[in-house]
Amino acid sequence: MHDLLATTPHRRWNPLRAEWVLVSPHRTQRPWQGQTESIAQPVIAAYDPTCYLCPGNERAGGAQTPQYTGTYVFDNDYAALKPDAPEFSTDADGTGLLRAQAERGLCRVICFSPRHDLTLANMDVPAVREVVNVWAQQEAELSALPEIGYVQIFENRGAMMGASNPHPHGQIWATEHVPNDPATEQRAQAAYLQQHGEALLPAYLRTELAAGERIVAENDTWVAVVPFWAVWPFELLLLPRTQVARMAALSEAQRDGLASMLQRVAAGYNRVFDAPFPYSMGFHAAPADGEAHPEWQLHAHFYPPLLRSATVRKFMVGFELLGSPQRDITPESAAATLRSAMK
Ligand code: H2U
Ligand code: ZN
Repeated sequence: MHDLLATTPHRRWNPLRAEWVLVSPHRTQRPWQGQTESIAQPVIAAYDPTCYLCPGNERAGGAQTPQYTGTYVFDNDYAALKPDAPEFSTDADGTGLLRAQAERGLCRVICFSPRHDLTLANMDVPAVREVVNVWAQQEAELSALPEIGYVQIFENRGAMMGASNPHPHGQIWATEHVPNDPATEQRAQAAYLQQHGEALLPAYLRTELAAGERIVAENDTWVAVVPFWAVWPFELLLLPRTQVARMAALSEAQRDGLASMLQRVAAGYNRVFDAPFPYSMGFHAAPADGEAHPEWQLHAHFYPPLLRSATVRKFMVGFELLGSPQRDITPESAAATLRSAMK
């Protein structure tokens, strides 16, 4: 790696989004006078009679959560999208400046476990494997619907990331159109394949495995790396070793490896500040258009907000909001911290 990448302000290229991130490594020396203490953790019960996701309880909308024993999927009672929204599009005065169009879709909630007190970090690997299977099955089912063009699987973990409830759960939003982020990645991956004759992320993984310094965890089928262009301090990218476009196409071995990697990463995160580590994570798969998409590599992004302690987060404000994303600690030093936290 170039010497100056560890010491001098520079920008790094994100080939997956075709945009730059500003890195200011010299700023990690600046004095810190903010809060740094970790927070006391409340004891969480295995069953919470007031939790709408615990087995047998009534949900906020009046529906009943059944006595499930493994995973449980239901249509979001407050869905942001509806499958039967009327079709329309408008360009109010023909200038293209006031465009809108209908967006059909479905939102589902997935309970990962009946146990209120568990998380991906302390569920056992076979139970996480079951979550992987449900994701793959949901992706296949929703992709087959004619009104669906993309299936976005994600988890918000921790109140800091807006999770409404500690009960282990994730969401799926299936939309008619490909949302902005996967659409950006689609364009970048297609352009890379066209230019280089191979897919972007498999080539990137090869480069990272050779370099080694940003690799955080590996198993037979998956690798976790702090991307060279990471924006969030402890951001991770999970990549399969073998190219696969969608979750439903994952082999049995890749599902095993993913379950084990997810559990390991989530548990490792909790060791960084010796406190529950909030994040938003999600999978980017190829669009649900029935095409093969040789440019796509399925991957998971983990976007955790914490910077210095369990209470000090990175804010995306000021220059980040108005100019471009910026980070102080380098991806290489974040990777070293994470590597020592992973077992
Ligand atoms: P988050 O914790 O990531 O916000 O996900 C919880 C989702 O669960 C949220 O989208 C839904 C909310 O609409 N929900 C129900 O569908 N039923 C309920 O009884 C409460 C919450
Ligand atoms: Zn619960």
